[in-house]
Amino acid sequence: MPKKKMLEAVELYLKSEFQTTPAEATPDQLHTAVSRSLMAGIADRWHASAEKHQNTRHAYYFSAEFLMGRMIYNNLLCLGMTEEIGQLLEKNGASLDAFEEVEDCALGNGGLGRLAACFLDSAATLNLPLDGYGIRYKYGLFKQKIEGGFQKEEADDWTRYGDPWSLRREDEAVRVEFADQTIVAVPYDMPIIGYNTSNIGTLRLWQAEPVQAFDFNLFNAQQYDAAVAERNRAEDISRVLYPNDSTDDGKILRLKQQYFFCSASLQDIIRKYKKTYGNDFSHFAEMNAIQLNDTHPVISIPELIRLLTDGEGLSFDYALDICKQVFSYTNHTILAEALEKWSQHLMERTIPRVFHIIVMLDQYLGGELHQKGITGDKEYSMHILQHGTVHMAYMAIYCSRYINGVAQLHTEILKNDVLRDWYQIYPEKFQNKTNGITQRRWLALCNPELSDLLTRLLGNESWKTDLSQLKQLEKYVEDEKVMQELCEIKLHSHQKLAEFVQKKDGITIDPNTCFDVQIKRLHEYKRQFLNILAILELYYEIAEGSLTDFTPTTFIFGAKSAPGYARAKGIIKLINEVAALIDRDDRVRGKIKVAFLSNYNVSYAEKIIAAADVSEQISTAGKEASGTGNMKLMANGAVTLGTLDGANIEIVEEAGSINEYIFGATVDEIRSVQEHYNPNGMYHNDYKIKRVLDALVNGTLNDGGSGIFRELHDSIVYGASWHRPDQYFLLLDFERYLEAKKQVARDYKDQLVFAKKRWMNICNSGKFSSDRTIREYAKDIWHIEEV
Ligand code: Z16
Repeated sequence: MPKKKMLEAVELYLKSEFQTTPAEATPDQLHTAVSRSLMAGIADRWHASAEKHQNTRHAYYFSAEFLMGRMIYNNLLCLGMTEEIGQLLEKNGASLDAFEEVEDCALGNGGLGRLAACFLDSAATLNLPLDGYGIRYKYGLFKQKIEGGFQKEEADDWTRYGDPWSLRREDEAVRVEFADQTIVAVPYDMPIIGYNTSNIGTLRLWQAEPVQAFDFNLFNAQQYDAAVAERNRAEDISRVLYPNDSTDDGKILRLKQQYFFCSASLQDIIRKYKKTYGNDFSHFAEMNAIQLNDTHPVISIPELIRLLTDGEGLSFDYALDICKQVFSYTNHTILAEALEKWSQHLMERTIPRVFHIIVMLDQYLGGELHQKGITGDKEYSMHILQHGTVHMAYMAIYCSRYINGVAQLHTEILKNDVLRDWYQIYPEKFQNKTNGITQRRWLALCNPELSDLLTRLLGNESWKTDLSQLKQLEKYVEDEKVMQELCEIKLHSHQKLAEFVQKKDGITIDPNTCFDVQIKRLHEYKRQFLNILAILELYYEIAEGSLTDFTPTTFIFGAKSAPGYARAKGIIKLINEVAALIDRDDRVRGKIKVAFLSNYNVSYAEKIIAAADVSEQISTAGKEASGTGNMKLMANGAVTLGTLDGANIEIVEEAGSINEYIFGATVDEIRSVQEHYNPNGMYHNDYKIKRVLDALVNGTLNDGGSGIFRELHDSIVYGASWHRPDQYFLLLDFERYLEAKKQVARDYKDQLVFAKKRWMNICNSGKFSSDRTIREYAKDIWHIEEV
């Protein structure tokens, strides 16, 4: 549909649906009208794309999380309609800013969910036949409030003002059966609009509903409660996103969620396949590839076998053979607490037939291990079923075509350490696919001024679909006028962020300071604790006068903690207490400031990332599989202050080590000190370490009587136990980290020197486009081609 028609449609929609005009409409009505009109405008293209995907070899991304963020601005960008809609609104006394009130679609926790969203964006833009399957949670990731320095959670009712970017497809609903209930899965489709192309992908999210809308027999018998109880039990399944990032809590409802969306998606795929091929399954593996995003959708493997055997009459061997060709599995972490394991008992009670298939798979695996000469303890340790526990990752590896890690270092650790025994028997299955981010949202959309500079210097917009084009701009590093302009753009983004933070969080930050940001989920391995301890030390040194000329810096934090993760919540409180301590002290006013921004989400990220100068990526070496915030910040001209972990290593490789601040123990160093690491000794022998840790327990900092600061103090000084000191090695890196922070502050003073570092980061961020990542998946794993 031409742009002009879509604009007319907006006015018509406002009139027919709301009896209003662009000038009179509320932001919410405008949002619905614009979105629905654009949906109508793309309907034909969307339908045509879906057909094309279906008629060629295609791939599906199965994920329990899709962190889409706010969709309106991105869709306007991809359709090239931002200006037109902006003008329409302005003509009527409104503006695009009205959409700042629109809720994020936060159906994900953090990196893994956002990666899924970036991948769909890239595949759509590259005209690749990839579609997503997931869960339409009624409540997405909780909203965070800060009260008295503590995190409080509130429900995220993201569809309260409607969901105009989804289409309910009741005609394609399917049934999903559990031992104790049968429910209906209703699909909601979202268009994934490619940038500057006619291709549109589909994200199909399933909503759980009761088979019978309402039990009138119970209702008539005046048993109102019983009548609604069954409905609630069905709807419970897609009610809420589990708020754990990188941890697994093994709850039965979570297993039901996983099975629910996997079964519905596989039934959908089989139904579509049969439209063309009928009961001949000999082309199934040739037409379909399925990517399992972490272990969350791995229950798909026995479920596909069940559907193909019980449902379609294939033999077990044939069905297993199809699985081994169709599925591939991405691992996103080596943390043991994130590798899902289900109790046999629980699984047997919930999905007995699927469990039985897992038992059979385990027997087949045993046979294969024997054939390869693996027996005894080693064999047992590789079984899917061990001591009444189902190991999802092992089932994934046994039944998948490919297994991949998400950064070079991570994949090496998988091959040589965590999954060593598996790599030895299936070396050909293992691959690396370094993560990426979409430059459409994370540069073009979030940083229009920098984008305009890049486009102007390049003479075209090619970087929006080929980020490696930015490499050509490296030469401007010697052009002082360009460097000056870069500084002005950053300063302006500081001002915009400062304004927003003032309005949103009531915190005053000075745009003329260095913005040092750590934005990511709160987790011990990410070491926000190390950051705040180093900041506390800087504060002491500035206050006592031993650190003079420190460049005025604002340390910005954004982080949600899992609601049940006590230490992580304690660290949030600690950051807020250090912020308050610094705010009270006149001696350091204007020199150092801590700002904890509440409810960090995709929309907040877009604003913070554009304004960042320093990107804190300080995880314990070996623990962060990749990181993706590091890539977004790099592309927006922040320098990395980080450890040699995850994708940081590749960032340094691309941008050059003189343009980043790398410090701390490497994986090898940690391995070699492991045995004799003695944080208690360091605490007693290093006055700085003692001073900052003592502040947690001597009355300097107040944890509101919760005792959590004592617990945090002890977690470092004594570790989990006397024998197992702090497994994240905070004190091992403390001194080197502090020095690195001071070096950043010194370098920042020379704005030209710092601008050059920024520029080298921007120009060398090409590798970290998810376009590159998706091309690699398409070629090496899915074997799919452009439509
Ligand atoms: C998650 O966000 C990640 C891993 C995981 O097992 C579970 C969740 Cl919810 C993250 C990794 O921690 C991060 O390093 C990585 O960049 C991201 O997944 C995407 O691969």
